[in-house]
Amino acid sequence: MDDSIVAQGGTGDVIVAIATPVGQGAISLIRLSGTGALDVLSQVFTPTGKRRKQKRELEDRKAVLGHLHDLQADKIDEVLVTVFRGPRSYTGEDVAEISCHGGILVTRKVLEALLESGARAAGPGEFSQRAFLNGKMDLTQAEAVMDLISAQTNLALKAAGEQLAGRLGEQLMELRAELLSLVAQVEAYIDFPDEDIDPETGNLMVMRISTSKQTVLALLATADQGRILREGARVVIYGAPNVGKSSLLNLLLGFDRAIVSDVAGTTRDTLEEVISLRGIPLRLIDTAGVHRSSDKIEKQGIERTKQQVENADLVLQVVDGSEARPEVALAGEVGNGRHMLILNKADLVIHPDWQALKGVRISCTENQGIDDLENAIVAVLEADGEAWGNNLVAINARHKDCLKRAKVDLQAAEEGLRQSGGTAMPEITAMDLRSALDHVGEIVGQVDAEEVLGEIFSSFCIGK
Ligand SMILES: Nc1nc2c(ncn2[C@@H]2O[C@H](COP(=O)(O)OP(=O)(O)OP(=O)(O)O)[C@@H](O)[C@H]2O)c(=O)[nH]1
Ligand SMILES: [Mg+2]
Repeated sequence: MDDSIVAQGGTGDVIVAIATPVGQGAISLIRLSGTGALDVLSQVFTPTGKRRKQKRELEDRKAVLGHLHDLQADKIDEVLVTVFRGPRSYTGEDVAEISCHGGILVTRKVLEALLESGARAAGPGEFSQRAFLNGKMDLTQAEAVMDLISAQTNLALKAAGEQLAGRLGEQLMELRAELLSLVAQVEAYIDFPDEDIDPETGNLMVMRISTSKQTVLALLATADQGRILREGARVVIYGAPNVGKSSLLNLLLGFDRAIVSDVAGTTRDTLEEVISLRGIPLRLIDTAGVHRSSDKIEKQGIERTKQQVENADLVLQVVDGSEARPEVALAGEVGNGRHMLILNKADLVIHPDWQALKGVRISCTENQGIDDLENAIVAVLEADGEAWGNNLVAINARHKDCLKRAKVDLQAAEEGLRQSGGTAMPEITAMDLRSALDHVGEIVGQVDAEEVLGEIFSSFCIGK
């Protein structure tokens, strides 16, 4: 046995984790990665049959049947093992994947045997972190792995898939190359201390910087869609009691989640459910009806409604179209987000108070107008973005933060050159461009900041 592979510490050591969810299932997968992973494996795995003698030479990328045992040679389970020698593996290091029976105890014992033979338990996202550090993917791709795992709708999945394929990374690398070329050009002037940038070159640069800024702005414009795809749009159903808010929630959900009754004040607390509307994830929030109330509990419910409205991406204000207009404020008068008026109970006669008001007419009991409502919701959510599904990339909050800073730098570089008629001091332009370059580089992970990396990968699940 080779003792040299026993946990060496640092990034070269062998990590192990259960890659499948904890629970009973047909199969569990345990993954090992690192230089020496195959040695760790060989201490506790014996291939079946004639391979026994050649156990150290497991064929690459070929499933091998055998026994997993502990260091005392007590058999734990019959398993299938596949090895991926680096660099042709997920992490770029030697990787072994062990499929054992999916029992909680069996899985844990396999894990313990591997820990005993020298591996150490992986932290969250450590496999992907290694893949990134070994150049198998850039940071946007590593992030896309988690987006893909947590995607709840088709569009979210598609966007994550595109990012994983490297679309965003490619765009950013192009942008980076352009900025780098600009920096090089400007810095050439610094070598000649008495020379400012000449007007002709300066003006050309202004144009190039402006084009880069447009690229940054176009990416920034996908931030809202990116957030909604990752977290879901917060759509709050708001209105007076008894207008049919819970009926609408149930109808959009497709099952009776909320209690519906003709008693005003049925819903007292907020209720949240996620649905996919044409592939867009929506967090639908049903709320307590708003009116003047002296009931202590109801007042608390109404307070919660107000908080939800303040944080909404879209407020669906439901009114009872058959009744006179109540004193409740219209959604446009509350909250900061977008709003839409919905005249429910359109199966009854519409009251004159509502005739002149624009709103989507629906009937929850008769299931009328729901298609129109869904179309209207999609239209509102894409109001200042592109049509859903057209975007190949949609950035996340971290990307947005970096791009906003890059935008400020590019603006400064552009302004400086423009105002001086193209003859700005090269030192200052170079500084602005370098700073923009750093911020763009940070998105794909071309930074040394360990802190940034630690923060990103710690949000991953263990085993990824
Ligand atoms: N005629 C008619 N009745 C409806 C319609 N939608 C809901 N209702 C009825 O209106 C009543 C109130 O519905 P809910 O969905 O509980 O109303 P709500 O706005 O959630 O009420 P609170 O939770 O009390 O604020 C129930 O009796 C529903 O059956 C509709 O489109 N047409
Ligand atoms: Mg209700």
